[in-house]
Amino acid sequence: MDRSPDTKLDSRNPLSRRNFFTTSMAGGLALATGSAVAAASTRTDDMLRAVGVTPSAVLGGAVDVDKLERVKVKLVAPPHVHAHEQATKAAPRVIEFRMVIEEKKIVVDEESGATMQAMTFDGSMPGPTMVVHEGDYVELTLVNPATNKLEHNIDFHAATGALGGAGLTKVAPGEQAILRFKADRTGVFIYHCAPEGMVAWHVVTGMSGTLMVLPRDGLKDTQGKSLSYDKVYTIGEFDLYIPKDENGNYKEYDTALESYGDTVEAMRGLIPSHIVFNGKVGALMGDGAMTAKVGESVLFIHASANRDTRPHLIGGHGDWVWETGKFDNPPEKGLETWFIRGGSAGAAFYTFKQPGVYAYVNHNLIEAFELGAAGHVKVEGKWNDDLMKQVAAPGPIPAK
Ligand SMILES: [Cu+2]
Repeated sequence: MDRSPDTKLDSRNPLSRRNFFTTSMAGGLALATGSAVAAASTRTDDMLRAVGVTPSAVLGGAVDVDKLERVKVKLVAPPHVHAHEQATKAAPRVIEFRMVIEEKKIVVDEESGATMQAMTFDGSMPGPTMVVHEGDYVELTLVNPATNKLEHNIDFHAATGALGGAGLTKVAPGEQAILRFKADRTGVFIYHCAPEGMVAWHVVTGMSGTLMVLPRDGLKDTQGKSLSYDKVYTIGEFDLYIPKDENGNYKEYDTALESYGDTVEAMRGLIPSHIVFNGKVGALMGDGAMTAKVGESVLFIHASANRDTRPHLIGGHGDWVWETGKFDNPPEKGLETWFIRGGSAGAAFYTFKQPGVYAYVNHNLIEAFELGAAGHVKVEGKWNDDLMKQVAAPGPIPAK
């Protein structure tokens, strides 16, 4: 029988976090009875029919998940994304992922030497981007090795039920859990750690990432024309709150737990010490820069689990932008800057037309250039004079 505590709660009253926590703490995870599930789904079906929708069209009907094909995907560290089909002819599958939580000290800024006792999914900030197609099942094994000190879990914004999975994946050091959910809507979605009472701290200390659920027939523009990308990069923006000592120097800690009190105090001031892409000032510059060639189309996934941001590609644009990141909505065309709400991910599709080094920034320029939220895209190719030409190089102003 499925463990479905949320179904039981939903049948009593609208989802109540407090209620959920009380239930799960008092008696472990409640088991919904078969009849409770049936009653709940009959009610949902009636509601759908009342608005003229065939329930199976929305819910996909009953699927025997055990009979579906299974695919194991090996995740890769951002900004890269594991190989995937953009459009697929395959029937819905179970896509298996495995992530190991790693608590570790990282250098946030080489220049100032600021460090942080980070908590990470799979060792990277953000955690790896996972890609599936609508109707597939995401099956994640979440591992919390005994070498860690803290309990963690995972809340998938793409998932339905049980706090996005956080209620079913609480793993203490030395434990692992397996969560499966149906990817029933398309888009790029945040996932993040959400341990009771410590959610904000775990999120601003590294624990978030992105799941991309592609439409089975791939991305489309507003005319229904396929948009196929040559490359995809994933950018995770983090606001960090690294405590300083009385002399204004960044403090160092031996463990994440040791940093907790000072960090929460800094967090409550709501003034980040750093705002960075992918865990570190300059992570996406130099050897870490993103690359492309003139004529290539790149999909930039930009996620921010906590704070609002506004990506901008200096010298380029967003040809097609799903600002809210949800592919069932038409993309916006030809944007200069786009807005990513804290707690969401967006996606921008751009075909490069000129070579050069493009700065990809948060266009709150203080956050970009003073606090760290900037990266580079190095683009090779032939310059197009028609698009831009230096008619006269800088020189003295001629006398009249
Ligand atoms: Cu955590």
